[in-house]
Amino acid sequence: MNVKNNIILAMDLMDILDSYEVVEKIYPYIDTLKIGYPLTLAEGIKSIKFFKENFDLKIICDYKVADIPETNSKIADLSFGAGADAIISHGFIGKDSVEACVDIADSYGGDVFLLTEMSHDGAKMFLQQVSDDIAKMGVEMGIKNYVAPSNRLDRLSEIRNIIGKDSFLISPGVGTQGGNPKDTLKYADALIIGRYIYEADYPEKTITNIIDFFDWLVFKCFEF
Ligand code: FNU
Repeated sequence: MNVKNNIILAMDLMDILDSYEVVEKIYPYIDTLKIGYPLTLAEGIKSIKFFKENFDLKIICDYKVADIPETNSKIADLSFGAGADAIISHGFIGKDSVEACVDIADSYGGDVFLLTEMSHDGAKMFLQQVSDDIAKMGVEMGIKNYVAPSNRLDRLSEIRNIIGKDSFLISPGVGTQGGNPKDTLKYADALIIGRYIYEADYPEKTITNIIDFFDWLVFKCFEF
């Protein structure tokens, strides 16, 4: 997947028109949008179609799919059927359940991003202990797209080592969760940024500052 300016907007506002307003402001700078449960549960799966019809955007569905294979197939089928270009699947669920997502994605020509480790503190309790193994499983399965945290660079770099330089790695936790755009891009191919942009008073200025500087220290000085 190519991501314009290496930035994926995480749209977790829960009102479709509020979301539209933000996307419209920064549309010249992005071509990839991530939507998850907040917007989908608030406004429905038609949110995917809404963005596809109004903008030329790739949509990643962040449903962190984590069920038995049969249920994962249904979730993936609904997502791709609604227009998604990619879905994020948890990795801890194991090979058969991830494979169910991959099979459906393949049938649509879509992508699966394998979630290895998460960015919140609680991820250290359980997930971190198996995240290397999740990444190794993904490599064995031939998966090319991964998710790993920007606010734990040691972990991000280790996941990059495991998945290899040719895999595509996207990284949440930039900005509000403390991750630094420039450092993150040493290991990741694209940044996932949500609140730092959609809650900004001037989202367009915020995103252009990120693009222009990609440097957290400078970036902070220009915070709006
Ligand atoms: P922002 N997200 C995350 N950490 O934050 N998908 C993960 O480990 C992960 C994610 C999502 O903090 C989160 O749900 F796997 O406002 C949200 O949609 O920049 C976005 O990434 C981060 O949002």
